[in-house]
Amino acid sequence: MFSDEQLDDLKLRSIEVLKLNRHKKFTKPSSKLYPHQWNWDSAFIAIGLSHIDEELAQQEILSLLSGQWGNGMIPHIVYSDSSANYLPDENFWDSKKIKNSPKNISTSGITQPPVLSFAALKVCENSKDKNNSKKFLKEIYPKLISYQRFLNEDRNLTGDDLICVLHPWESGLDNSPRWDKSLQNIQIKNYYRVNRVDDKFIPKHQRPTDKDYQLYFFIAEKLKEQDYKIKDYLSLPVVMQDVMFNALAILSLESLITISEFIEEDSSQLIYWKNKLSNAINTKLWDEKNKRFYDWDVISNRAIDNLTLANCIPLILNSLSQKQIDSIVSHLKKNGDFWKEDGFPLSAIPLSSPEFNPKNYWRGPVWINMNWLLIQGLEKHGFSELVTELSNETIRLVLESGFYEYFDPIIGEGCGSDNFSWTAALIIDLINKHQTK
Ligand code: 9WN
Repeated sequence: MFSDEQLDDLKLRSIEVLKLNRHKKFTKPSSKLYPHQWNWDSAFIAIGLSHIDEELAQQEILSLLSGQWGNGMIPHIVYSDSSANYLPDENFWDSKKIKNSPKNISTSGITQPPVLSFAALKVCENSKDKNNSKKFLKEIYPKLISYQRFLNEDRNLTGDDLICVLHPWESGLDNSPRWDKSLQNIQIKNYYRVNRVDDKFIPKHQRPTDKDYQLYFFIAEKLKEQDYKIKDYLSLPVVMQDVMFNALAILSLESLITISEFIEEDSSQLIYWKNKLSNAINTKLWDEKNKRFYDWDVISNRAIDNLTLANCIPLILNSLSQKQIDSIVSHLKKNGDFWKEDGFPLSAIPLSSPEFNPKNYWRGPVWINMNWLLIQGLEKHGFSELVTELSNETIRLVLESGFYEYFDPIIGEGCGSDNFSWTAALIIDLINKHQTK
């Protein structure tokens, strides 16, 4: 399908994108639109960097951890440059005022999907110097555990062991239709007008709406009123048991258990959290009748019925039944919900759903990190043909369209920011796999 020259060239160009976005000791998601450090972006970026330069990969992780709060929370944004043009800016969150937050650096007050521990394990697996990576893992291990504690305990708000997400930004899939019904009921009458800067860089029809932005700021204000430490979760505008977020937290626990064996640490607490969370996701978020995973809206106490690609992310877990695996895979195959025969896989929501919009952010386009996560899941469960097909199609898309943030799944056109870091980083990982086969 591709020549070696094509792949070598694409890899070199990916490395150039990461170099372009490098800033101090981390990599910006993109230099204009996202001029700070983001949580799950840096996890994906570290995986790509680990194939090129292990030290840079480790720095990426350490830089993100420098923003960690005393309660273990790793923020979704670590601000790096107060003159950068991004909203909300650091003054909005006012993080330095919060007890136990870092005082030398500004951060947001919310987190993002927990991919970091999995990334730390991948960086170590790709390392040529196992002594060095062991030393690195020993150094960061207590911080990763403290983050996990924050997720499994502080964010177990309802007491049923599932982790709660409190803001669409925390889900990483900001304007996904899975949030629509829950956001619909929020009253923001007379609320201030939000000035946005994102639409100065990207055409408005590819981004969230003004109403979405008002809601995002409003919800964040409500969290700030409680100093981001939740005393009364039922008073919050939105609380979601997000199945992708919870699956990634189990993946983190699986990764931490492997790390703990490697660095000879006791893993009993991790196993305890993992069993509890796995049990909860398999009971409350799995529906046996419809054979699929759901998200749960805690405020209205009901399952959210939108099927999105995020509901397939549990495929990344070890402990799934054959029935669960087969049902997820049936959605992912060509001519399934997310892949039209002559189009580009995988769209963020089903191509047939009423909300589908091929160019609007998390409401239709293909995202390379989602494809990459699902490729890991397919590989884990032995679907090698589909792994090859999806990996090739993902590489082809970037080869033909460029290093965009997301892509129209019908015509393949790049959307959002160009020179986007996780697109470049994960393409490096896919090319490496392709070349070592
Ligand atoms: C808000 C950086 C981030 C990603 C998110 C993506 C987008 C931010 C924004 O960009 O969100 O966090 O300003 O739109 O939705 O997944 O981490 O790339």
